[in-house]
Amino acid sequence: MGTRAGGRRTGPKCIAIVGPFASGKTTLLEAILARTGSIPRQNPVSSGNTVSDYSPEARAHAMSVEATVATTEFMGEQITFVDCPGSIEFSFEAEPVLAACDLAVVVAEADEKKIPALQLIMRKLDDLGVPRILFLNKVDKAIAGVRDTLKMLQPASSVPLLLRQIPLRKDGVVIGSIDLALERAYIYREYAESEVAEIPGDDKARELEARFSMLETLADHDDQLMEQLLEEIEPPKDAVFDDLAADLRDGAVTPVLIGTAEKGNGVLRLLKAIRHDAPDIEATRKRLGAPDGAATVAQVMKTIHTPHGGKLSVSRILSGQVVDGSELWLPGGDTAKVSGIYRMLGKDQVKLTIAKAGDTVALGKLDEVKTGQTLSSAKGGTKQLFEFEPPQPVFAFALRPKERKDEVKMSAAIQRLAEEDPSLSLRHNQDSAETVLSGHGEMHLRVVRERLEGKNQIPVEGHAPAVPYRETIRKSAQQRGRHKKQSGGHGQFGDVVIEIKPLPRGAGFQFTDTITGGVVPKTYIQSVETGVRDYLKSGPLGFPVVDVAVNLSDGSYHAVDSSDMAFQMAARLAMKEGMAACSPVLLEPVMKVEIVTPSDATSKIIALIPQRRGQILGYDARPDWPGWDVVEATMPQAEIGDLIIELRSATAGVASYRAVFDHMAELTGRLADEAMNANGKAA
Ligand SMILES: Nc1nc2c(ncn2[C@@H]2O[C@H](COP(=O)(O)OP(=O)(O)OP(=O)(O)O)[C@@H](O)[C@H]2O)c(=O)[nH]1
Ligand SMILES: [Mg+2]
Repeated sequence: MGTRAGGRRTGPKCIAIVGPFASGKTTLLEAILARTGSIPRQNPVSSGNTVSDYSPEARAHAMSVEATVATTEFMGEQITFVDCPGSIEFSFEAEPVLAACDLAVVVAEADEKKIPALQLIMRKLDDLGVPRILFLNKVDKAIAGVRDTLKMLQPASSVPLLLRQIPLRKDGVVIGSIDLALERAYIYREYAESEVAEIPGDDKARELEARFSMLETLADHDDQLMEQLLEEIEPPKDAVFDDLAADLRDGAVTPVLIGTAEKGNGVLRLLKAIRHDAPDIEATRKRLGAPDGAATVAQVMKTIHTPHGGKLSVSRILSGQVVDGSELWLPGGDTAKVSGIYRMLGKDQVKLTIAKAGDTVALGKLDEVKTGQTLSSAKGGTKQLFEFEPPQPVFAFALRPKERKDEVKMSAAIQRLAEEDPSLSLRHNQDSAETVLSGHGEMHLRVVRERLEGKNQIPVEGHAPAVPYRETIRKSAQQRGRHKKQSGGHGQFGDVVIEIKPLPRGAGFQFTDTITGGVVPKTYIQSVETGVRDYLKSGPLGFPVVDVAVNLSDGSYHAVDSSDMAFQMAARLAMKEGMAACSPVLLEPVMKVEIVTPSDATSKIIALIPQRRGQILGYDARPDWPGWDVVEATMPQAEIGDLIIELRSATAGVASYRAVFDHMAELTGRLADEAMNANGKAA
């Protein structure tokens, strides 16, 4: 024992603070910064005055909506914390941060409803191989015993949660903690360092039992400790510390510390655990497969456009160093010049001249650089260390500026926002002439809109994007169309007979002719097809027509007066009259949706599918996701627009879905009338 850990890792650290929504991450960061002296006092999140949630959008919604970076010093060493939002709608912010941090502090609480959210985070950490400490927050209001709480939370974690501290209670109220490795009691003091105390006699038995179970878990990875436990030999304290550190760094266990962030309790012990046990930049380099040499390698965690300072790329320096003014290579082979290096504390920045391996700093004015990219001083750049793939969007709205003059300004602002937030996507829908913004939920897009209106001062209007309805016919008809005009010199003459027939769903459009004897010359047959196609752009119900066959069966022409235009006109006339007799009907797109949900909400989700005119195809356990199900259904696209809002509210924010186009289906009755009305062409 004692040979595994190899002692404390020094050097600047980068710690991500993650966890389910409203678990107290921002409060914890505030407590940490107050304890380390970076801020004079700990402000409650309700004050709207915390280092993290400084943006008007975060304050308005009383939740974090982006990752915030704060560098502080603890016992002479530099630690950068990145407070990540807990809401799944902003979870993309955490991913590039987690990729390049040394350790994640997962802030959780004794709340059963938040277990799936915790599980999502733990899985992300597993995927990225990030070691973690769990900070069990809000012990001030915990009713259940901490060991029961851990049993409850364990299914969210693939590695054992290892209880390192137990609460010290007096008359049922938590007044401090007992550290099982140090075998010491700490009496909490509000916003101040706890007072070290002897373990009260009454608590000794509890302490020994909890300590034994901690040692048992550690012994799973340490044979010598196992022997000592079997022989009832007290293992040396240092060996226990080494095991804790090694198991944490290997990802073999997740140590659990407890506290009350709101009162600054348990914060110092957490800082000490980070100082002693967090892996260093060398380990993080190894995890990322980053080259270790003299060349600079930096991983971009976040992009910010500041009101005055321009663009900032918050980056972890993985190796080498960055000097202000130096050139860095991007993955594509371009270079960018660093203009300004800053140490961050929320919205405040301090200018530096150099950043070294391990540091987390903002690099100024790297115009072409994007979040998630790996930058390097090596000529031609280095390999990209981390692939960031934003999840499929689940919510969209169409957007336009209230004033036309803002159009260019709005698209430039959206470009900047999309650069800060790679999960935002923007497309122009030609069909409906709409600019459609898509993202990860209603709140996500609401915040984007608030940023457009607030930070960018562009008043905008948003509405649900148009559903791409189509129309088709149910019956066949034959129709003659004659276009004849005699006005002065040249006349106009075109005469056609067409047969219109419905085609099976998905067949599209077919044009044929059965002209014999040249009654309509070849070039004019082409004109007829053009005229028909042009008509089909907007049928009798006002929508593009699909699944129709048109055959040109007869007609006549005039040697002088016939023309391309005249035959196009004749064809359009024939279509207009003929289609009306074909019993036109609206078609709506129906999607195949795959909903993922915690199993305990599956029945609720299944119940809401028919309410949205959906059909359940089946449901099953989600492969490799214990405690989750996948529900498959078909559902009209018109019903999916706000589906995510209902899914999230049924599952404490964690359910999601993917949808792909499946087929077009007839739509009649009230809903069809509404669609036509909305299209401005009521039948
Ligand atoms: N009782 C109690 N409440 C706490 C504690 N820490 C935080 N809170 C409260 O929990 C709520 C959420 O706190 P935040 O710090 O904003 O939580 P968060 O995890 O940053 O939230 P998001 O970033 O939006 O996911 C606030 O009302 C806090 O006052 C604690 O230790 N005890
Ligand atoms: Mg927060």
